[in-house]
Amino acid sequence: MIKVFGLAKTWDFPDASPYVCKLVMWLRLAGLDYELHYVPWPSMIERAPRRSVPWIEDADGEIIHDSQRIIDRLTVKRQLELDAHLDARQRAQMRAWQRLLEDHYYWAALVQMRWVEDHNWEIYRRELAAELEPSPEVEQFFQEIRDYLVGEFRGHAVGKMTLDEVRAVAREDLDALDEWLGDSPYFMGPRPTSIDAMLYACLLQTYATPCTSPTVTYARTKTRLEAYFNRLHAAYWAP
Ligand SMILES: N[C@@H](CCC(=O)N[C@@H](CS)C(=O)NCC(=O)O)C(=O)O
Repeated sequence: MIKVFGLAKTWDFPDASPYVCKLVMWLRLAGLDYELHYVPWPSMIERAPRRSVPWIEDADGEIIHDSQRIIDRLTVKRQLELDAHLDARQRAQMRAWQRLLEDHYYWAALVQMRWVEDHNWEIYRRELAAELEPSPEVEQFFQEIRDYLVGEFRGHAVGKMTLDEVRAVAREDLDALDEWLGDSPYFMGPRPTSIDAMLYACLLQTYATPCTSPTVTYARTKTRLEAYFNRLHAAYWAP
């Protein structure tokens, strides 16, 4: 059995981290069994091989960190066929979409919304702290995490833009994703591939939180993307 290490369950998601949601969705797409173990802050920072989630311990004891390295390694190790029908050009396209989702949309839409915007941070913080007894220490702890994440956001190119600019580039990402998807059942065509995992995770964290923002409102106008998300959700996460 593959042990996946994440941070914490929030709302109805497998994990607060989109990268953990991506990995567990990919494991489902690939048909691999897994167990999800939560290692909340601050112990995550001490235990995680690269101070971030997810990481895994494979059945043979191999430890692998970073969602994409895990996927690439397991694909080779288990000789998985999920992406086998794609040609080299399609694989290159998939890599570019992965980078857009992880290195751009994640910051411009998800981090901006829940860590930077005060009213959404309040909702997110309450969810993250749901299991904890309220205390000044807990408050201080979450304030420190927020300061850290907002610092990371400001260090990213997107975090140096004005709020209007950040929202504009998030809308551009959604436009591009929606245009590429078109009316296809999956992002790369008629069959699921690895990229559906990260797109699913990003849309999950866009459409399915109680957070409100102009980016979410705009995402709701992308009815093909939302229908795609609902299809995947029903197919892979229905009880
Ligand atoms: N490239 C990494 C990114 C993982 C990542 O940024 N995880 C976040 C949670 S969403 C994290 O653990 N952050 C902790 C930190 O930055 O210290 C992956 O795909 O696994």
